[in-house]
Amino acid sequence: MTDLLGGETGADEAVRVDGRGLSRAELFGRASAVAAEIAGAGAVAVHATASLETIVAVVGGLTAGVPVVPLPPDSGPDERAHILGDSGASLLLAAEGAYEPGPSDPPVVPVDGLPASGTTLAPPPGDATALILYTSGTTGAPKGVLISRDAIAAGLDALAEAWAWTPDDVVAHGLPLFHVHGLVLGVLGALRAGSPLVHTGRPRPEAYAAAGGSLYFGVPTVWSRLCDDPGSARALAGARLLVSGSAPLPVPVFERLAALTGHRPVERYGMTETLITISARADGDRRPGHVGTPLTGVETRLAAEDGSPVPHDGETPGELLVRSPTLFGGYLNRPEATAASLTPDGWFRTGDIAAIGPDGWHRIVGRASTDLIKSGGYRIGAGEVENALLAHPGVREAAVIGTPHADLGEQVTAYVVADAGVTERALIDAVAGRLSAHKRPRAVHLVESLPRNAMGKVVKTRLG
Ligand code: MCA
Ligand code: AMP
Repeated sequence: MTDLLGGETGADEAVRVDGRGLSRAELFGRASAVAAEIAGAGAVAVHATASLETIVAVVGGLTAGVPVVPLPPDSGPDERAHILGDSGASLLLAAEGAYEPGPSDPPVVPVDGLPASGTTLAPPPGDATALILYTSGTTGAPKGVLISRDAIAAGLDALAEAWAWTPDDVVAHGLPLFHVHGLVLGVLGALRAGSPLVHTGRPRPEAYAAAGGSLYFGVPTVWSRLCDDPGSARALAGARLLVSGSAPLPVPVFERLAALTGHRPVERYGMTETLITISARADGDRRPGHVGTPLTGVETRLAAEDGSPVPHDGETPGELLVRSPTLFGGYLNRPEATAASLTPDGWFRTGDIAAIGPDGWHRIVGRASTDLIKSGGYRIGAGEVENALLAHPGVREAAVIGTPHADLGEQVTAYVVADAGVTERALIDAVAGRLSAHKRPRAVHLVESLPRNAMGKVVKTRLG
């Protein structure tokens, strides 16, 4: 355990979530009780609310060497059934009384009040799967991304070096604890670096202002909302580093944030499958519209559609390929999808279109597919939302795209051919009944037909 998250003793507060705190000794004590309870399981799910119990449960899984499957707490019944079934999680960890189990859910283990464990478990090997994070693809249900302990350690150490992240920092954020950003960087990163964590519950501007952090994390929507509350934004002037990621930070937000706080934000880029690979550095330049240079140990290159190399001239766009010790171990149960995501020589195809300057600075200019949407920093697959819409008995055809949204970056917008009498509200509610809140369409356009090409395929670029 010590290999991944550092020492297990210490009386000072190590983590605080929404006003409740635990010292390192308390956290690891409670986590070892969880570990004793779940040791030997093939995988455990965690009802991943923003809470101390989620942190205890995840650290418990890591201590036991049991892969942890964070379950988004607002996931709809379809998503939940898919994640639990596909991952094969045999237990579900949750705060006492926080999870209402369904008839086919695995047994629920409350993480509170477990008896202290006297046993010490051997540290799992570095190539063992630490986390299985479910993330949307362009089609179908989310895929389970296998993330090893070694990948997490490599990724966090590279970030610590780039950001001069030390135990003197206080990490502050209010991001969800079921994705790389909030969980791997925001919790495991703080524990590995030895810096206390203040999780604000939700990432509201006034909560960021009150957190007293030195190293703040946020998605662009969080930073944009902070700038709309200048009093709260100014309170971050005393911080050391403001870091933005998970989606493009609009240049005007970069500039407003710099003017209000005196900090030019550090942007960084990554994916669930690669962890964070590119970043601006604490001791270096910060350029609006750019995500920085590769972290130590990471290689990047650009490829044209036919796979041929694209020059790194700062202008010519190509698909960004990444080779790195932080890469995932594949998609669970999906060897074809795993094979398709990698070149024969082991470069991961990000699906993002980028330009790389001669000085190594990277600019993300778009995505190869219109079928992945980023809304509020959440990755949403058009196909999953389309399937939820098509499950409504009155829907005949559906096409989902991302359209620009001032606050969220992109919003989910649906075009639907439906029977008479089917309303926009009914369709939004139908998606809400199956999937997480952020996957609901913000707008549904009821249309007579969808634009199709000669092959009968919907031409999404002609929507909107
Ligand atoms: C939403 N609402 C709706 C609809 N959609 N109401 C009606 N119809 C709809 N279609 C409601 C919501 O339920 C909510 O209601 C209210 O509108 C506001 O929702 P929203 O605008 O979405 O904002 P929010 O709930 O305040 O959330 C914004 C957020 C959130 C906090 C920025 O999107 C967020 O936490 N994003 C972070 C995602 C993230 O961590 N991504 C990392 C993955 P009510 O207020 O009543 O609830 S990326 C990653 O891990 C990589 C590796 C990386 O690079 O970091
Ligand atoms: P996820 O797997 O949810 O982390 O989503 C990964 C995707 O988020 C990437 O493929 C990018 O499209 C996008 N992304 C992450 N960070 C940035 C960033 N700093 N700038 C632009 N896009 C980003």
